[in-house]
Amino acid sequence: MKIGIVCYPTYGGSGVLATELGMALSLKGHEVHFVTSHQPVKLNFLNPNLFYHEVFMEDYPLFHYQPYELALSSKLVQVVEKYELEILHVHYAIPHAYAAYMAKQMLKQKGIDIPIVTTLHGTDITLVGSHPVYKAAVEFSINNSDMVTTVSESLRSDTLRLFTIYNRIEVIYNFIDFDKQKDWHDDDCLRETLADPDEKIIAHVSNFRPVKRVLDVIKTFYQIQKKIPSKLLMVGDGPDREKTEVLAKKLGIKEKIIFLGKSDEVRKILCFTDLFLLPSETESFGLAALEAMAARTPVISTNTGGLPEVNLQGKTGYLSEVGDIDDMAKNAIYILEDEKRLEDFKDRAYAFAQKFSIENILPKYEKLYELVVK
Ligand code: GMT
Repeated sequence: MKIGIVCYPTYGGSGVLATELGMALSLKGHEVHFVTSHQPVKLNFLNPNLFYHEVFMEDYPLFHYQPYELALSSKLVQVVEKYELEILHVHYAIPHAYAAYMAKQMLKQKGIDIPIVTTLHGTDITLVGSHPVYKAAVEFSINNSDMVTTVSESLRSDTLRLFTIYNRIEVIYNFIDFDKQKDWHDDDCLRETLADPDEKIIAHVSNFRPVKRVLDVIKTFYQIQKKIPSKLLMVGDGPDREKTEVLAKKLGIKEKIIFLGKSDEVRKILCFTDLFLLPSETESFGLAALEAMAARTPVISTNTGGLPEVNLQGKTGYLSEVGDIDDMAKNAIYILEDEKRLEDFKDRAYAFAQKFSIENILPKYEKLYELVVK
């Protein structure tokens, strides 16, 4: 099949997922065309079935904001026509679903009928999409997609609650490619470079936006390190990073926290991590939690959004109310204080992550494509 993929190419769950999906589809013989503003960070061109088309913008003194949707929909028209694409799969509703709808209408006038699959990822519904500024356009694009998917049951319910939807919504969970994990060997795991042998390693990975509640990571770790000798790895960057460093300093634990910034080596970091912290305000799925579990790391998270579908209470980790630092710290200490218990949690986290293996999820997208192309 010839598939066009539209996504945000920078760091962030939806872009990572879309890129991994496109690469996996291309390895299965599909011809995949990425149409994005920049080259997706994780795109690996070692496959002849992969193509990348950059959406160029043309500045003009009259424009206060450059009209990206217009440039994207025009580019989509060109690419669909030139490469005879059979389907467009857009990730993150704003503005991708809207631009794809416009492209579809333009192509209709040329006698081409291209189906559109829209995958909703989270904040495009919960935080940004339902805001009155965007709501009408988002609702319209969802209802006018040929197929809509969400990455969790929870996001499906949120979409139905926040918008008037008359289109069917399928849930297709995010996935993890375990084959890529096999490249990692214990010898690569240079744990001793970061912590003493008696210390546990705790990690958090995110884009440090307010929704991630990174200050709760520091506050939770503050309580943990009082009971368990440990180090905290903070991976990623974003608007709240400075605040976390200030708080860590204020609490006198800065030397126990390593800020690694944005990293392409998250798997390498996770291989020596004992526990993952994800205290988000809202999280439609929590791909970061799944990545941790796939690396045998139990998760302490909040119980918001789709997290209970990924992290199982008392099995793969624990879930607390948003902002309940005491509970998150108590649960983390409970897991870390007993070696056998920690190993059991690690085993169960890894086992449950298999449910989301790419082998289980990819065929669901392929089936969906076949359905809409027919
Ligand atoms: O919140 C992020 O890290 C980025 C954001 C995105 O769309 O790029 O992530 C959302 O999509 C991810 C992939 O489907 C989900 O795993 C995240 O839970 C979701 N983030 C939120 O709902 C806050």
